[in-house]
Amino acid sequence: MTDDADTPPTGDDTQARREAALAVLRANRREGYTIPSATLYPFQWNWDSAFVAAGLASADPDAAATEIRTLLDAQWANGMVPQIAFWTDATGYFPGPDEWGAGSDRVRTSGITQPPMVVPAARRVADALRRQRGGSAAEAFLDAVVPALDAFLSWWLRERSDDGDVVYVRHPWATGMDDSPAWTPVLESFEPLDLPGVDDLDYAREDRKSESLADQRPTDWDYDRYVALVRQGRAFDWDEVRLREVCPFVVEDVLTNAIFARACADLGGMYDELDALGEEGAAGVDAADRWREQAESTREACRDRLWSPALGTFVSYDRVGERRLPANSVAGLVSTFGGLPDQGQFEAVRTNLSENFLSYERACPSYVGEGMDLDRYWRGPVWVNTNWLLADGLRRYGAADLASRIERDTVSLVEREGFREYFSPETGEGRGSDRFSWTAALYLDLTD
Ligand code: 2M8
Repeated sequence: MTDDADTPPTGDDTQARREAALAVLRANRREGYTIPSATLYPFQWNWDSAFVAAGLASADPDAAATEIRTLLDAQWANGMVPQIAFWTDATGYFPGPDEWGAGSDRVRTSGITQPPMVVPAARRVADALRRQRGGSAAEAFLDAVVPALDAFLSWWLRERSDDGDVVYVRHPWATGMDDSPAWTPVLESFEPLDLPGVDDLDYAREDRKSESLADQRPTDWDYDRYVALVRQGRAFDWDEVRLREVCPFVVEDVLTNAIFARACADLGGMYDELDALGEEGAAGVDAADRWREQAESTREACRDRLWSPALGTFVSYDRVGERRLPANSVAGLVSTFGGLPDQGQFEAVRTNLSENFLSYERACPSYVGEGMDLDRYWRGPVWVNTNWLLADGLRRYGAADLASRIERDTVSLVEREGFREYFSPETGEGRGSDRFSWTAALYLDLTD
């Protein structure tokens, strides 16, 4: 085994590449968590840590368990698990902790969240611990994390849902697919300096570290709106009741809802597991049933509100403008991960995937349609995390052939280009940051 994070991940030997992936993760590891990338993202990110834990679960279940426990240490008193936890005072990222003005009593954080991927990730980690370390290790982990995961999903329902079924976010960064063309109509609906609470738009971007990155990252027009939404949130003390009156971004994001539905079902599964291990008794059985029912009612509400017959996919919903946001993005296909499509909808999703996404050389572009940009961030490039979610979802629906195609393409992109942040769906070239943590971690899972 090597400690050299520069070990080239290309070559013929899967074992050597797996060791290179582990070396990337070791190099990006800090005290109990893994930063997404040393060049671009020097703090703990919420769903990045979840993907790291999910990918690492079999290879190193103890490190995966620690990753999740550290993330949950940043949880707010109201249950929200923040998008970023600023455990150190690293520099080189904007917006940093002062700009957000938020946090728990333990750590300064951003003021928004990200999709609750930590729940499905925790379930995978518990399974791996049970297989490799025995029932008591799994039980100790579940005991430690289940109350926090329950509080997180309860927070979504209490503070980020109008109907108790479909959840909403209030910033493009909370979706994880920050720069998706789906958000453009909402971002066009306001002028940053007109937002209540926003007095100025002076700031310096830190994300365009090179000329090529400058072309791949979001435009200044987008960034002005991202920053204005942060400044408004801070001006209103991140208080949902007050923000609800003034914030123009209230979006029921399909990806977040797919992951939320899966998270509810997986939390139910974890209560079952605790019950089987003799821990929870009748209370655990009730909680298991309650979360499974929640998963089902979220799915049903999404089938109704987020389905676009015209596109043959699920889309997001703008609650302020009261309209669907018709974008054909990989998020709509990842609806399968949460079990959102009914059988008829799944047939349409499968056709959409085959006709519009698999026509590219490398599956699966993050977005197709007007405004697609093969190189720009979430506007076209292939991402390993969404491919991994999609392959899982396709298998749930019995589409093993399509899942294998997505997995094969993903592995071959990484083997050709290294652990890049994203890839061109046309040429396969690696883009964004190098030595990107979730790419390395999910490669481990895909080659297990
Ligand atoms: C990207 O987002 C951050 C803000 O959260 C950024 O661009 O500054 C996204 O790809 C997001 O999904 C990811 O969690 C984050 C860290 O990898 O980077």
